[in-house]
Amino acid sequence: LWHGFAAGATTSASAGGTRTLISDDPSNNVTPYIEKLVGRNLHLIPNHPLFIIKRKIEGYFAELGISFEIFDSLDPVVTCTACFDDLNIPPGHPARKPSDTYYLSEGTLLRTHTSAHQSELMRRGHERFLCTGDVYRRDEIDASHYPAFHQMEGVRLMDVADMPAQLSRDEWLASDACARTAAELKGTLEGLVDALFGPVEKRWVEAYFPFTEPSLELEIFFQGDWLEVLGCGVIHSEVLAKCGLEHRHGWAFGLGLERLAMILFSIPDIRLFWTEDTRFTSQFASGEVVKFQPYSKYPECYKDVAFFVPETWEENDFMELCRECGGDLMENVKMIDEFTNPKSGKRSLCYRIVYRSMDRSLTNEEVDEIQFQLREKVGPKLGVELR
Ligand code: FA5
Ligand code: MG
Repeated sequence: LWHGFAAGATTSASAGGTRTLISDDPSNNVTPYIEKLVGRNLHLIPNHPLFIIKRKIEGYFAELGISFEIFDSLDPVVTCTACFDDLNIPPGHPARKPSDTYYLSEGTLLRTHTSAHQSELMRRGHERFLCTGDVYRRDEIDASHYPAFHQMEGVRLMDVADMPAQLSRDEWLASDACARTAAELKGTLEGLVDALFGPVEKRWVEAYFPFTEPSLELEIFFQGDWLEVLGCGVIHSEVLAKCGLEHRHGWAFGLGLERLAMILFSIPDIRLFWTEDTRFTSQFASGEVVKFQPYSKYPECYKDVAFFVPETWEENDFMELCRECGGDLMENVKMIDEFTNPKSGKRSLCYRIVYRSMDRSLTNEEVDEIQFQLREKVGPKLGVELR
C-alpha cells in the first residue's frame, strides 16, 4: 500500500456520461462531448496510466515522512466562489470567461483546476493534502491539450513555530520565511521529478497566479520541446485570510497528470488516455511503469478552412466546434495564416486541421464528411464568413 487512504479511494470509477449537465440555463455551455467525459474518473481506474502515476506521486509524498491526506473523489461541479473568488481571481479575469470555462449556470461550473478545493479543505482544518480530480477547460487542440484532463493539487501549511508572527504582505514577501517556503516547495517538486523520471532536462519559469506569490511553473523537455507540467507558489496571504488563516503560511502546487504521465510512459498524444482500445489499456495491466509501445501510427491527412471573423471572435469557440464535429479524430488545429484586408478592415484566418485516428485508418469519405459538417456549422454558429 502506498498510503493509508487507498482502500476507499478507488471504488467509485463510473462509466461516465451518466449525469445530466446540459440544461437550458442561459449560462450553460456544456457540450454533449464534455458531458460524456464527466464521471469517467480515469485516475480511479486501476492500472490506468493516470492511476499508476497518481499512486507513484502519493508514494513519493508518503516517503517524505510528513503525512498528506488524500482526496480524489470530490465533485467536479463546483461554485464560482470555490473556483475563483476564494482564490483571489477577480471578476472579469480571463479564466472566468465562458470562452474558457464550462458553466452549468451563472454560479456553478466544471472546475477548471483542482485549486477549486484548496480553500474549502483548508477551512475544514486540513493542513497537508493531495487532491486529485478531472478538470475541464475550453482550450486549444494538440498533442498536449485536451478539454478534460487531470490535476493533482498539493497543499502544505507550515508549522506555526517556524513562521514569523503577523507581517504585512510586503514584509512577508521580503521575509526569510517566505523565501524558505518557496525553496522548500521547489525542492519538494524537484525531488518528485527526480523520483519519477531520474535525470531529465527541466527548468523553472516565473509565473503569475492570483492565488500564490511568488509563483512558478516547471517545464520538462519532451518530444523536442519544453512542456509545462505544473504550476505552484507560496499561498497568497489573501487566500489564507479568506479562510480565516491569516496567521498561517504555506505552499501549493497543481500538477498536470497527463503531461507527467506522457513523459513517464512515453505516451505521445493526450487523446490516448481516453481510449478504450485494449491495445492501449492492456499495456499497463501490470500496474508498473512501462514504456508505451505505439501499436501503429495511422496516416494523417489535413484540411484547411479559411474565413473572415467578426469582432467578437473567440478561438476557443472554434476549437469547441471542431471537437463537436470531429471528436478525437482531430489531432491538431492550428492557425496557419492571418491577414486583414486593408480596404474593408475585415480579418481573415486560415486554420489547418490535422486528422488522424489513434486506433484505425480513416477513409477520405469520413474526413470529407466531418470537414463538410464543420464548414456548414461554422458560419451560423460563430458568425464567420467562409472564403
Ligand atoms: C493551474 O491550474 C493552477 N491551479 C496551478 C496551481 C496550483 C498554481 C496551486 C499555484 C498553486 P495551470 O493553468 O498552469 O495552473 O495548469 C496546471 C497544469 O495543468 C499545467 O502546467 C499543465 O501541466 C496542465 N494543463 C493545463 N491545461 C491543460 C490542457 N488543456 N490539457 C492538459 N493539461 C493541461
Ligand atoms: Mg500554466
